[in-house]
Amino acid sequence: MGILKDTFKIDYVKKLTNKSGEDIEKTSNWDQYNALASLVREYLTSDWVNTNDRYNEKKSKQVYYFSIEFLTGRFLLNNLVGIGIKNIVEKGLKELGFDLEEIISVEKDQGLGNGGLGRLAAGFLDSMAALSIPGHGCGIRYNYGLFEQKIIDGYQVEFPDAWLKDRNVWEIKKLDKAVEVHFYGDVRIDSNGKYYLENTSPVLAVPYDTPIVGYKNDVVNTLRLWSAQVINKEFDFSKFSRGEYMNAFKKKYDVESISQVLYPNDSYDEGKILRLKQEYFFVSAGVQGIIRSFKKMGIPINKIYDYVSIHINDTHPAMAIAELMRIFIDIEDLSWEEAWDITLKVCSYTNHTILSEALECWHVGIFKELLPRIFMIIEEINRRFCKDLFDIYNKDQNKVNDMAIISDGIIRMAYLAIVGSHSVNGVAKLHTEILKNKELHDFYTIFPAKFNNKTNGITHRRWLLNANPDLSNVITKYIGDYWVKDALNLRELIKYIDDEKFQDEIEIVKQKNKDALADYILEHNGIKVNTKSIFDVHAKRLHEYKRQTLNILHVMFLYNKLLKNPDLDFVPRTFIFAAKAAPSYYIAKQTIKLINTVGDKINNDKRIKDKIKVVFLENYSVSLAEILIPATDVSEQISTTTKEASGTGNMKFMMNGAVTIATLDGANVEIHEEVGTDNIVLFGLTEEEVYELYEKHEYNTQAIIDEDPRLKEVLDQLKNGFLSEDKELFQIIYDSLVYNDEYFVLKDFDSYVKAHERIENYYLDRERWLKMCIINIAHSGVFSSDKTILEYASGIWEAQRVPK
Ligand code: F58
Repeated sequence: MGILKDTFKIDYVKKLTNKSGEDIEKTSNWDQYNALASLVREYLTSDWVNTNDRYNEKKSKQVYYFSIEFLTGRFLLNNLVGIGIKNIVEKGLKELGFDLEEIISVEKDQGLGNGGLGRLAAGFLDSMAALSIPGHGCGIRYNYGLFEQKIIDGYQVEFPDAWLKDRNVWEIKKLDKAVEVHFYGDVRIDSNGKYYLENTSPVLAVPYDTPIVGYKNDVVNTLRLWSAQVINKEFDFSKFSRGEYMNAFKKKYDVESISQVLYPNDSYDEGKILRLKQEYFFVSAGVQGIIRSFKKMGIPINKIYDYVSIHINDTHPAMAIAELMRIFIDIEDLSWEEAWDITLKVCSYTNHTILSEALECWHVGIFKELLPRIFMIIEEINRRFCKDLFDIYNKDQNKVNDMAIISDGIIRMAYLAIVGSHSVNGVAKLHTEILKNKELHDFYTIFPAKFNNKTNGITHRRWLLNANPDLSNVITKYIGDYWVKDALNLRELIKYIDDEKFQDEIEIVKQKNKDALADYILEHNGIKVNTKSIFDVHAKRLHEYKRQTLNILHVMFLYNKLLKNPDLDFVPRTFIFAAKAAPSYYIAKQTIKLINTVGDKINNDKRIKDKIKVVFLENYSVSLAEILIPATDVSEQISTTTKEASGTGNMKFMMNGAVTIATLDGANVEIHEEVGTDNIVLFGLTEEEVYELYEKHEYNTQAIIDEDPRLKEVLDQLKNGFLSEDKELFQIIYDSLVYNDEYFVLKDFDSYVKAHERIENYYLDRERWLKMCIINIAHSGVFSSDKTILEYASGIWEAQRVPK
């Protein structure tokens, strides 16, 4: 949209005065943010309405991305840039005496996700809007997002993330679009043989819509998040009158608990009935809402697949398959066969992990009680599927049991998702190959056409254009701004790889970002870091397979080396960690304590003359990533090969000119293909070697330790009082490495040390380093989520772009 600066200034002053009830000079930062965000929401509303009208008029196919997590972060900057008024607003505010950057920083992150999966969902919404694809999100409006992490005495302590405390300016509550979701009850059959439920506990699902703004294309899609409310009776007045205050509100609390808190876990929460409620809650509400708006078009329900695609992001929304079947059969009177045929065409599923602990399963007992009709439908899907398997596998009952959706009293949600979808995709080439050839090989054998790869991506608008404005300006100065519309154009930068001026400018920008991060570290951690040191960053969820332990052991080794020889010629390093651990994941939390303990020791040891610093940044979030990533020299992507499905942090760092130290895991494989061996620092076991180690059962950690005194020394230091008087403190980490090194930390240690030596050498050669950075930026365009989304749209959803 276009707006004149003076018009904006008038609008803003009026809004700020109205909202705050104060003279503008007396307003708080929050008032200023509230007024600006409200104004931007108003500005974009006509595009939002028009976009929906256009989709309706054209009867365009709509994609609904169902996800239990959307980790969107802040909206204000994105929306200002998206509607094309950032510069005008920035200037106007300045003239009024306000600073846009300051105002932007007031917004609370919408942190409704744990990590990569939730962030991917948010990025996909951004890309769908930018590409004019009619695609919307469907999820849960948690009152509390992922916990706020504080580091106290080196330990992670969790606090509630009350992100809704000060009004959420972006959302609109749509009470008229509320639907009922039914739990429990008895399944009955009427005289026509139709199933229905009686005696259920209904819950009201109320949608809140958030605009998802495209990029200068007048498109605004919708993220619809559902909130749980009691139906009718808010509380029991008679109980209240009798003084039973807690009891009077019990029902309200029980119902509202469904959308109260995001589960802070990165594997599935076994047996948690509330989680199962959350899943059915948003799936049922979402599916009902979709069918209701579809029916308004007056098209027969058995043609719905031409107009609607439902994407199942991991298994949490897999019940969408059964819910569609329920509605088609019980309400719309379709036959089982017809309903099944349509459901398959509508649904598609993405797998995000091969970790067995993350593969969602439910006990039949609790499932059946909570969702009796849905259970019946899954049972019937399973019965029919098993019958087919029985024929395919010549009555081999073991094979049938292996692949059954329900087996041994357990429902396997991934199998339901595969059987009930027309497409099953992995999130990076290697991951998809592992699914096809190993983890889901049996399913691949019978449904080869369903399996496909869609390598993840990131939105280059948030992660480069907005998070790193100085780098963006340099890029645009050399190659124009075509890269913003199509990130593949970043390749043009290669032309300037030998241009010294360009190299200088890249270096200056990186230094500026590093200086800013150093300020942040000083302010938040009280640590003064050397801004000329290598900023080596390991930022992601804390998990054993992501191997933060390998990193910190290597830091300890470098420290030992310096203690032995303080005058060693050594490129100074700042090792920066940022990671949240699941609150119940003890060893992960001890790893945070270990990193902080090592940090305290090293940072305060005068003998090593500040050559190493270790920093743990608390509360890793989208906003912190936006500061951290542009300032990174070395990106740590060091998961045990085969374990990281894709990774997306790896792509963000690359796009901001960091050099990756990596195992050949997940999308690192494709980053390697893009930049070539000279521009990524690889180490560690290959896929084949990992599988061989698992299969042969010959992995001997003691032999590795015996052969490597450096490793022996750091392992001993975990428990000999070197780090802490409490010698037991890190025993669990020691034991996991020495006696049960499931993630091959010790095996990869030597190769990791050597990889870091190579990094040091490359960094010393300034020109070589800058060329590596440039090559990484230039080749990062293939990892734009725009490319990924276009592949989903054509290969899975058959959705068209609907530009204005
Ligand atoms: C992540 N999974 C993968 N799960 O680990 C990562 O490799 C991939 O890049 C990313 O998905 C996107 O495809 C992930 O983040 C979760 O956080 C789940 C949350 C809910 C419970 C199960 C894990």
